[in-house]
Amino acid sequence: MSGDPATFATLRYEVADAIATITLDRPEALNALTVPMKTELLAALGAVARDRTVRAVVLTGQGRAFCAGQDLKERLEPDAAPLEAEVRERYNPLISAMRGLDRPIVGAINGVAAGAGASLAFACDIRIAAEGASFVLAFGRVGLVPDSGATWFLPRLVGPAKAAELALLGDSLAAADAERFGLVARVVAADALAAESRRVATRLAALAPQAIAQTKRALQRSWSVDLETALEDEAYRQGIVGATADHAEGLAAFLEKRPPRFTGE
Ligand code: T3D
Repeated sequence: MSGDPATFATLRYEVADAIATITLDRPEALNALTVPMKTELLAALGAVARDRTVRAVVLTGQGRAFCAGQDLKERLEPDAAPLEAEVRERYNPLISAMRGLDRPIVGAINGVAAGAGASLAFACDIRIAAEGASFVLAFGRVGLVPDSGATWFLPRLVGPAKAAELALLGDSLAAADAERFGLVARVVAADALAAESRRVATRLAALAPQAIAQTKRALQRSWSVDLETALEDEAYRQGIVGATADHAEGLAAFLEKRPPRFTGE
């Protein structure tokens, strides 16, 4: 298995109009995560990181599921890695890569997102769900704890009380309820999901890349610091983006009453 997107077998990686679309592609197993898929997903995120023409990412699933989490059949294979090692060495790097990526990720949640599949959805910057999509913290059903960041993201996204209920009981949360709890930005008809996700990614791709990257980092950092530190962090980042050509272009475009043309400089 190589890290070349052209050779991926478990997902599709397509770049067009400054948007990279990553489609988990094992629909017969509801896009459950195998070692090859985790390896290829990490490689796909690496490909985005290297390709400065990509300004936004869409992550979605092929077929009726977004992702059913760890492939439980693979886990039963005799040579399966010990759980702790699998989480440390294959799941955690995926979540770190998604959060560390300086481009925004739009999760196009086309169907059920279960176990670590839900965690992947939580690690996206913006989630848009199809009407039939759902989130299931299925870990407990197989005697495991929520992983891949689920215990970190969920309380921050929906609040501690709902997070505890979802994580402990493992009940399915329908898309409409996910929207009500703030877990997804919006819910759209299934046949509108791809276009709507692309529309959001296109808007993100047209914004100033450095400002978008710094905004993503600042929002992430705000979750673990006090207000004084966040204020200082904002001032620091404003200093960085304030010196960019894109900031000057934004000001000029405002004064000239025209749309800005951001280059990333
Ligand atoms: O390495 C480690 O183990 C550590 C990391 C763990 C992280 C985790 O993700 S643990 C949690 C793993 N995921 C699950 O427990 C979810 C298991 N799946 C389900 O609960 C259900 O399939 C769903 C709620 C996602 C969807 O239900 P439904 O009724 O719509 O579909 P289904 O009939 O259950 O599944 C359809 C097919 O997909 C079926 O295959 P078959 O029988 O038609 O050949 C089913 O076996 C397969 N499938 C679904 N989920 C998985 C899976 N195959 C392998 N692994 C799966 N996770």
